Amino acid sequence: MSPTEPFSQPRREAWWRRMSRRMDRASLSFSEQVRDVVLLRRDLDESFWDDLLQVLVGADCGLPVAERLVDRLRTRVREERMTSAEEALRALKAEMLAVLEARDRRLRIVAVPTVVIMVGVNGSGKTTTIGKLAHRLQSEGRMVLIAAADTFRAAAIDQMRLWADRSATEVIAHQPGGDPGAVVYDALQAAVARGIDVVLVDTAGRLHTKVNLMAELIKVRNVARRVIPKAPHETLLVIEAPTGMNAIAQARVFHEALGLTGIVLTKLDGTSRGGTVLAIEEDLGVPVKLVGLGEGIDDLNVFDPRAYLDALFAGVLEAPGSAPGPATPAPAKPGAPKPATPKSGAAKPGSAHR
Ligand SMILES: Nc1nc2c(ncn2[C@@H]2O[C@H](COP(=O)(O)OP(=O)(O)OP(=O)(O)O)[C@@H](O)[C@H]2O)c(=O)[nH]1
Ligand SMILES: [Mg+2]
Repeated sequence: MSPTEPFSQPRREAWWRRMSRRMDRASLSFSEQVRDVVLLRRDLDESFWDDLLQVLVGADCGLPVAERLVDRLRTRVREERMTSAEEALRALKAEMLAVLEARDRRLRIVAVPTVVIMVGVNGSGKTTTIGKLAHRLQSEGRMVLIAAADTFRAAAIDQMRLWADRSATEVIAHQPGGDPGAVVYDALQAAVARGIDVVLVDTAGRLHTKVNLMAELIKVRNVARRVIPKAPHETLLVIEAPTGMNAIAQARVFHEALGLTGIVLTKLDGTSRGGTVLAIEEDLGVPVKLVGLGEGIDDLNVFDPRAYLDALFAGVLEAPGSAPGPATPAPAKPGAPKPATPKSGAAKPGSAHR
């Protein structure tokens, strides 16, 4: 496998099925609305376009994206003389795919070591994502080191270690309350000395409104640059998909402070807001690179636009070439057991907001 393209074999077919299952809430919500509002209508008249716009806004695509999609679609429908809602819907999916496929989503794992800093608000999924990513990179044959630079929460280092143990990844940590910059400095020096491929830096959750905490992140980044001038090679903002459009304001602040190179969208398995990806990318111009679809160690993948749209449209349009494809997604099983994780998936009690 090329060293520059981790996750280069996403096994689309298998992943699509999985994504389709995991995104059942988004898919159900989207397809029900589309069916009720759009497909039941015969004519592609003004009210059809108004309703379609509303469905897209309701799915958290954001008004500017929704308007642009509908505008483009109207032109296409006129030019290609489409007459049925289903044709229009297929064209919509194709338009969305064109928008999503225009972005380069590859993780930049080029330098040795490559430094990846994970940032985001409290509880968004940074530590979990690092655990999953370490597992994935190690299983692709890369040597990974984790810098436990969340020194704010006493339990954070142990949580990171539990995840790291699952893929036998080494963790560099100091005492709780210590200087996160010092942890990163030590980790990067160790990484250079040992020829580590990727250093994953876990940071403390922080509200984007706390100026001093944002300054702390800038300091961590500057410390990293003292050891490796081109670091960090990736600064990934972890966003919970269920946050929807509210995530955009926080993302902007992180982007202005740090210059994000990518977004990790977590908890895509538990949201009806399927369009958030489009809205975030449009607003920030930063690609969604990874998605979290559950709490297990394998529940992380590259963001694959085609699989995502197939999942989103699963209830209304058959995915092309997906013979047994779930035209109707399997309903969620409320009592289904979850895979065991070091943190058992419960909402974090007393997770301190800084
Ligand atoms: N369903 C689901 N849960 C997730 C996903 N990613 C993370 N979680 C859960 O979200 C919770 C918070 O995850 P953490 O990784 O601790 O979040 P964090 O950003 O490190 O939190 P702080 O360190 O407090 O800022 C945990 O219960 C995770 O199991 C996901 O993709 N899907
Ligand atoms: Mg954490």
